[in-house]
Amino acid sequence: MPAIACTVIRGGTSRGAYFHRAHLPDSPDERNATLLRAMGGPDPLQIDGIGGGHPLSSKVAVVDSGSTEGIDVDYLFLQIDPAQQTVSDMQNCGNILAGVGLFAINEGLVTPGDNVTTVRIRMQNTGAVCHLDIQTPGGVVAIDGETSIDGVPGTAAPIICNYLEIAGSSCGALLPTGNVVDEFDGVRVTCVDNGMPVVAMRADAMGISGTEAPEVLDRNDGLKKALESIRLKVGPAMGLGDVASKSVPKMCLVSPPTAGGAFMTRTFIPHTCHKTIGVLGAVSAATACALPASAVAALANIPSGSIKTLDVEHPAGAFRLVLEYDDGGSVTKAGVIRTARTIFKGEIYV
Ligand code: NQM
Repeated sequence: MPAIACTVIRGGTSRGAYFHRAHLPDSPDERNATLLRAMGGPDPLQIDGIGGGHPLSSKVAVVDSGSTEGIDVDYLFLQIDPAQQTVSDMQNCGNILAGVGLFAINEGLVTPGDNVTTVRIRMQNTGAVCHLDIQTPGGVVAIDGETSIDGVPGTAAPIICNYLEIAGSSCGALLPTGNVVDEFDGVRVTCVDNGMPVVAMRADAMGISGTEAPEVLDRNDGLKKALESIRLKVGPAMGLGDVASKSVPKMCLVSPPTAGGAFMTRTFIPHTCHKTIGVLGAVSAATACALPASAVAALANIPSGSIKTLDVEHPAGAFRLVLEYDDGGSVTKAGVIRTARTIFKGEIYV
């Protein structure tokens, strides 16, 4: 049975298997079969592999040296759906991205500086770019620190993530349907792609308060059916084609904030409710809430000004992000703080 070098890293509020591209087969079909085997398919529990039986712990990063000017590292994100046994490259993942810098430094793809190392990453899924600032005192990646993120126990060293030019990353436009508001199955929605294709709608329009626990929503078959019916119609309208076996768009149910943040969220990614919220999912949801005429704007408290610091509330707390707008009202930069930790490094038998 062949063995492949693999590092398991918690990136933000997700956990993934990180591979050097050269260690995986070149052919996408062979690569996907290898990854399904590594994560533990075909079985929703992923009992015969290292996936955690949940979309948030069934993620893969394929990392390589940067192939373009101004880029240190290329990163391909692959979502393995444990239930459907699919491998999708249709989306970015900002949580797993938070671990790419430390993987790249530890693998010798990037030489660390003495204090802070900026790693410039190109997301191969969409071509979008993110600059990570990693603490590297004395040229060594810091793991311990005082930063906590909701959804992860304890504290760790901060990783500053600055996303650049992410509008329309997967769909080609910030408002992929060309409208601020659309209606599907009688529900008003705002479809946004600011790094992640997201369909934002009022939670009360779907018959929930929007503060239910994710486990409760995961058992609500009526809600899941209604969301999937909308999603299958929205997908082609957003230019994503038939999304039946794709991990996008994400479905974000918005309600008023409950803890002084900008707004509350419950996000289906797309068939399971997120325990928190994805990084770029939060950026897109906040962008939808900040559009004055959107389907969800009236529920949100959005600060004025061209630099907006927002707390996006989610089931485990809140997610702080900073959106920078240009004079034309477009988001030019999105900043978030994450942490990451190498959990395990070794060889995986496939
Ligand atoms: O939106 C989950 C996660 C994500 C994606 C998902 C993410 C992002 O929390 O950038 O991080 O939406 O499937 O890892």
